[in-house]
Amino acid sequence: SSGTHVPVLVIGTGYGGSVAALRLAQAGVDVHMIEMGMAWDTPGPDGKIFANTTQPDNRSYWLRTKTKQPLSNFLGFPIDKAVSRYTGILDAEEFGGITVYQGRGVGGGSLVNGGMAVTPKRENFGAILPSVNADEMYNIYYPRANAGLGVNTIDPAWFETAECYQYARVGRKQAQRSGFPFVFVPTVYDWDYMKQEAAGTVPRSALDGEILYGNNYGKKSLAKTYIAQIKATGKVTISPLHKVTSVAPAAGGGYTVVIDQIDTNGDTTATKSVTADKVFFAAGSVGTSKLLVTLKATGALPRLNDEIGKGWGDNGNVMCGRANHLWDQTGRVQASIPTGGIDNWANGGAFAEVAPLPTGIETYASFYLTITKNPNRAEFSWNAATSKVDLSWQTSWKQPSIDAAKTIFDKINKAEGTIYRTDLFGTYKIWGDHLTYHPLGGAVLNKATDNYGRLHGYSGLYVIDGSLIPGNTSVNPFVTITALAERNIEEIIAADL
Ligand code: FAE
Repeated sequence: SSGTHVPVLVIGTGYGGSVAALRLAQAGVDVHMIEMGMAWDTPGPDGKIFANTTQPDNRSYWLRTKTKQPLSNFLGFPIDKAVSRYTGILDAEEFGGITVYQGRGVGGGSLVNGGMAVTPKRENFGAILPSVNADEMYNIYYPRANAGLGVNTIDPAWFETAECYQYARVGRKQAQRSGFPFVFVPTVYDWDYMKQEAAGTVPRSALDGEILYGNNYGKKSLAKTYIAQIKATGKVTISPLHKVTSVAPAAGGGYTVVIDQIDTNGDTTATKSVTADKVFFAAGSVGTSKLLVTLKATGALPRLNDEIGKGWGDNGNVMCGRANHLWDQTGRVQASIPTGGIDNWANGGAFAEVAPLPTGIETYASFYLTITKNPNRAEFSWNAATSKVDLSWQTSWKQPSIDAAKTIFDKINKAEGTIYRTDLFGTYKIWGDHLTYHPLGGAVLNKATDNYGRLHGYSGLYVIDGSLIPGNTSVNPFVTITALAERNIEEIIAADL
């Protein structure tokens, strides 16, 4: 409530925020977490907490009246549909040159993501976080993050026979026939649960196309891992449907944090102000960058340095589909959790997830989300005319990603005698080059902050999320975000408390 004083306030409940809150609570500190999205702990009228990909409803999108599905078309026809405005789970946030998809709610991106939990190859780490000691990361913090997240790998024998991974086996066969290594990708899905889904003994979750709009059973989102541990400490308060709008130095020391309470229509119902000795920005790459850029420009935190808002990248995300021959069916039932990728990072700067198209029908298509070595970096800036934060990314900046992805798929198409699908992102459009799932950067480690996430200019202010990472992780990012947060919070607890 208004006027309260808290030792530590954490903005956001995704990976970075959850690691910070758990480790601080375990060190004996009382923590208050503020989350703009909903709690996602109560079933809707259909008895389920989350909606299905094939039937999006108001729960699916953050304050939209029409869905904005990443695959916008099928057989060229637009598939988006009207929904009622609601504080739903997936935010398709539109900037000038890119749509950035993000999770909204307690658990952040862990609510909506594909659960692929990948540790980068050690040889690539120097390019990902150049100021961080790789030995410490690979010996201590990556293992700690993997354990905390419950990362595990599919039973390879089951993979060979499961109907729901026919699409991945087709992806593997075609990759290998073109000379590319196919690697299993670890995940946070409960594989025993998926086996039971396939056997028909439990409610279907991955096998019912649950991804993007939440997963009702088998995926270990943060709610089942870090946040379950946070709740068990009894030292953390979580306030959903509360949005931080300002952080500024308080007269008697510490910081005044201004928070809007919102209803499920997104309207502000109350404005509160609390003081905190320490504040952790964990609102995600976009959320943290927008807050810091705004607070610097509008005079609340003028001493933040000129690196604020810079170094933003899209992790080189680009999507595409390929049309398969009739004898290479990918299957009617496709597990929504991808479990393999095509690794051409060293030679072509591309790592392609063999992704599902969980439509419930045979599509004769293979679908891929490729992570590429795209060198372009954008900047967030304050726009005084609109009182909003802009992002300088241009759609044409995806060309290096398309070129990198083509090092894989042009070769596969040639070897297989197949073609790209042109009907998934519009009419006659091959590349999904308008979006990212993996925003990274905006408050880069050792630039906007010191080498542990302490913001320059203000003691007691920290960044501890994906905005610390300068634009690319070479693989899916949440394990790296979690491991870096584990590293940084250990140092902060030891040195700053
Ligand atoms: P994040 O998880 O985004 O959490 C930030 C939280 O802060 C959110 O809950 C926000 O609602 C909240 N917030 C923002 N602003 C405010 C404010 N002003 N006041 C209060 N709260 C606020 O940040 N990554 C993988 O590694 N593997 C995958 O398979 C994968 N698949 C993905 C699929 C989709 C569709 C999407 C969207 C993402 C996927 N990602 C995946 C990316 C991953 O989820 C993302 O990198 C992390 O969630 C980022 O973690 P952070 O802690 O930085």
